[in-house]
Amino acid sequence: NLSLIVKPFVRKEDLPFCPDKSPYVGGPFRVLFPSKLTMADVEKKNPFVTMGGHYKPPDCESKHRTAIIIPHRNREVHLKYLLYYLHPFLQRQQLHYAIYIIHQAGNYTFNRAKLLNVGFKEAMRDDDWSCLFFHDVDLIPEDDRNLYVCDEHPKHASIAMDKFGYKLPYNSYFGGVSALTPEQYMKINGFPNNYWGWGGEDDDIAIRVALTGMIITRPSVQVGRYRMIKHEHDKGNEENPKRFNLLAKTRRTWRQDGMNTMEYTVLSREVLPLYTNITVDVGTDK
Ligand code: UD2
Ligand code: MN
Repeated sequence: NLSLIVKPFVRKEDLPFCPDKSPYVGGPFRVLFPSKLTMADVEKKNPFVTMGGHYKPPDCESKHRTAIIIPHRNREVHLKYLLYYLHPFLQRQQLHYAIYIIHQAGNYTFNRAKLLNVGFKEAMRDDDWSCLFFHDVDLIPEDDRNLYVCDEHPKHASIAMDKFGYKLPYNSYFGGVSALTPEQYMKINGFPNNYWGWGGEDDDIAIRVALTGMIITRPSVQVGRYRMIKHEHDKGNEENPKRFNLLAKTRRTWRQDGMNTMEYTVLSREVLPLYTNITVDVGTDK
């Protein structure tokens, strides 16, 4: 019987689109940090995630292809909790997604925005993503209705965080978790490469968005809620004293600093059970 043989191969094409509203999306959920949780536990709880941290709904074709880009160094405990919550959260939204960790090699001053540029490039090399989520490793969403899909304009998702009393700290704030389509990302020439250390890079991105005639969209404060895992300032990510000078010049520099000028070296690409780990040499501030 030929149909028996052919069926498994045609099944994929036959899948209907997923519904506009996933039936698995609930509302708020409680975020706790169980101290005994291990990465092996997280793997066991996510049997449908395939190597490299990829997932597609088994029974329908998602309309959304979202890549999660996470800048990282020396925050393994945060990463474990983030994956523990994020994988099931994204699956409940019936997304086609993958998680990329962009790990800065060495001990030189951290560069969050440049790592995100690297993540964009490396993720787009992997698949035809329709939306990219740029995501701090220590931020856990607390509501299912915070959909990890892109909007017509760049989106700021982490609008209400516990560390700011669940309020936006200031109007143009763009830090934490943000989402852009590849077209929106290229329109602003990506993110700046020259912010070394803590601070400023998120405001630079917000300026780029405004300069290119776009606006920032946001979920409601009920939905865009996050817990930030408590932490100290990291060694190697000291406050960047140059950030005010840089921000004053963004209007003149954004076209000469971004995706079109980025240089980096990928040192390794590890396809792990829950994520793809890309270790990169982003250079130094000369
Ligand atoms: C705020 C913003 C963040 C960024 C930063 C200024 C929030 C919730 N987030 O974060 O988006 O704009 O200010 O640069 O307000 N990281 C590492 N290892 C390091 C240092 C940083 O993995 O050694 C990564 C990690 O993903 C972390 C992110 O960079 O979540 C931001 O660094 P942070 O958490 O130390 O800074 P924070 O919480 O003030
Ligand atoms: Mn943080």
